[in-house]
Amino acid sequence: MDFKNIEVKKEGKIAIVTISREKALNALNAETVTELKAFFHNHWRDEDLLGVIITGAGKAFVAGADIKELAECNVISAEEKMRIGQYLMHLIENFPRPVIAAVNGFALGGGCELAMACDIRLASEKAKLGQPEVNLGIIPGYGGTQRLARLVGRGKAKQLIFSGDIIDAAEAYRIGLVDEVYPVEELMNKALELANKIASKAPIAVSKAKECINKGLDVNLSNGCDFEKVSFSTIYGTTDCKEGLNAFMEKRKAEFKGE
Ligand code: DAK
Repeated sequence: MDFKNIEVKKEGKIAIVTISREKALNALNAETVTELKAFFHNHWRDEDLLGVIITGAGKAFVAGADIKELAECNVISAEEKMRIGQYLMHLIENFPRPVIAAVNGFALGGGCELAMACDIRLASEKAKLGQPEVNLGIIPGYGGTQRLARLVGRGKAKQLIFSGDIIDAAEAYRIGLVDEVYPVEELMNKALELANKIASKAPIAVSKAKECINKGLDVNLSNGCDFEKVSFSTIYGTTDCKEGLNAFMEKRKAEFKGE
């Protein structure tokens, strides 16, 4: 599939996906959502891919769902739009490789929701984040009410969503909405550095750890630990597990193969 609204560049085993609709501050229109979905579908089983970085072209990460399209929705099409958008967030959240959001600028509404569906959020000092949907008479529709509360707690999530306030990177870091903040010019290098560091670890272990953390947050501690137990024993069947343990005993660097 040829993409019109996203650019995909491969740096070694890491894919950098840049949302490139600069004229609309990278707002997520239906076509962009479809292209992002296609990217994650196409690479679901790509063994040559060990991480994804999502960023935005120009001064925005993503300024939200496309308001011009939202204005044309009726009850039926809004639900359809929501289902497709939420499915994209679900795809990203459950993608077997780590997905890092490099939040370079505005991450508002659907843009903040996209960042929250990623595993880790790195922001530039210029990033601005928020869920300003109430200004438009709507609420977050791509999982924002759920993921924001899980990330920053219910009080802060309510404060942000009810007020529509847009916060800067320092405040987003303070409340745990982003995980690191870097000068603008360092953001992409830092994101690649982190993605490559993760890529040097045992890929199945990283993937299973992601699954355990995600699943565990939706169930009670005991069920989460049960899931971890099963995943742990599954990993014992991998070549990489033997390699990692042997390499330590032999005082050498492990060479992981992803099997
Ligand atoms: N959608 C469409 N176009 C957008 C846009 C957006 N979200 N954000 C910006 N643009 C466009 C502007 O209209 C403008 O286009 P032209 O007028 O030049 O044609 C261009 O991008 C540049 O924007 P500005 O001229 O406004 O740039 P500034 O630097 O002055 O301001 C800004 C930047 C980010 C503060 C401002 O653009 C802004 O306030 N944008 C809207 C931010 C926003 O409210 N985002 C949340 C959108 S609502 C649902 C699914 C999902 C959602 C809800 C329901 N269901 C399916 C039911 C999610 C909703 C949202 O995300």
